[in-house]
Amino acid sequence: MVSSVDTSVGTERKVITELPGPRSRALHERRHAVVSAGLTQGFPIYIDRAEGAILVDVDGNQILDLGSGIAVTSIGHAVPELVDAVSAQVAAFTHTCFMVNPYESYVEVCEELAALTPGSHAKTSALFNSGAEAIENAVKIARLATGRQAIIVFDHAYHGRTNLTMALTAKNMPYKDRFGPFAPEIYRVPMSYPFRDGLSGADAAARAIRMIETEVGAKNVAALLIEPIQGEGGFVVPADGFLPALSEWTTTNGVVFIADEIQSGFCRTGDWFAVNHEGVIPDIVATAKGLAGGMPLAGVTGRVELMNAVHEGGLGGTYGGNPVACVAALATIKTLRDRNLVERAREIGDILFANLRSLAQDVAIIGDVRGRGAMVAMEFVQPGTKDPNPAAVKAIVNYCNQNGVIAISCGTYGNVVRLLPPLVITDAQLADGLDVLRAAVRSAS
Ligand code: PLZ
Repeated sequence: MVSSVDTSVGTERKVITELPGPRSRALHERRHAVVSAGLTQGFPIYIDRAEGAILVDVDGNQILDLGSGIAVTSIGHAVPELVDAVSAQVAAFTHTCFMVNPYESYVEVCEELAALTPGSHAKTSALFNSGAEAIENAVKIARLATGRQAIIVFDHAYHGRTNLTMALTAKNMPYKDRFGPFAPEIYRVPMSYPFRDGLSGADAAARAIRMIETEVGAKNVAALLIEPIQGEGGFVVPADGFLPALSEWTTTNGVVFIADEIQSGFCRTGDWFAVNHEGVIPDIVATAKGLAGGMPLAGVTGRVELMNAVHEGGLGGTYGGNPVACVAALATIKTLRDRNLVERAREIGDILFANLRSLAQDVAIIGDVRGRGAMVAMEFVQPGTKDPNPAAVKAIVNYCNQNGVIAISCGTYGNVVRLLPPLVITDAQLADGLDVLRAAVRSAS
């Protein structure tokens, strides 16, 4: 049957109804009857289709995506290579369970992960469905391989919402409140947060290490788990030298260094992984999000002696490394390479930093502009202080949404606006998004 509906996607932001439009509002009404109220929904624009950096909603509005579904669709929406690979795989077979009958794409993804993650040592991987599941497994592996139990995590950390990863995550509301009891043997130490602590990387690392050694004891520590650039916690970029000092301490003390690159990985920061900027080589790297262009896939990649310490059957799951998700990852990695999106992430960063830093000059509520590559944020404060200003962030995100731009908030204090555009965003789209963002910030100040 030939459809008369226009399904093409333009390349420009175009708002033709008030937002959310009437169809989005009607869907939202329906949703309330059947979808748990526990799922948050800041601004309900229901999406019908998408391409590149443009989402088309059910009312025909063209929305500019500066969030990539929280750093997932880095290669853009509806990339032909990914659509073709996924469609062909769905037609071939959708599932066998890798533990029952294996297939080549799983092996190929693990080959790519071994080649792309930092360090030339021998590595193996296991694949899972979500970031939280990858983190859970990284912790399982580190505990088994070291015979130790304590896990070190940081202030402002976010690692997921399952029972173990809730315990690893720092922020109470909304992630942990009344969901306990939490898993034991998790110890939290201070993060390097240059805007708020003013410490050098070396001093911040010394502070954390002193606390670990006095309160936990190095020989009890299985793993140190850290986001090299924190995501949900506020795009906190640690001071130079912090990560290398921690990495050195873990090596000296037989502790597994686990890098949570779930949000920062796969070219987002202008390198394949955020740890690369400081030459840190983790023992285990957890990946998800940008790895598979929107299909659910996560990886745990680590030193062969750690990963293979696990007894046969000790790792697994029904869907982990699903064949459709695996071919999506292969198409995603090929697209990142072929289009040199690592370089594009750096260019996007240059554009964002130049514009946002100049905006910060004449707006008193921007306390800090930080990030790396196409992972950039502004932290909002009360003028003349460092007191968090979450109200400004609410107003800015709302203004952006109402004008057809998706920008997302984050931060322990809810006072950070983060930008995670698809790496295929054009200069014109980026300039347009920045215009809206500037107007939003000005109207909030
Ligand atoms: N580690 C660094 O960013 C997911 C969370 C959205 P899952 N971040 C988005 C929300 O509010 O639930 C994330 C992350 C880092 C782990 C995770 C967890 O990944 O795929 O959401 O489980």
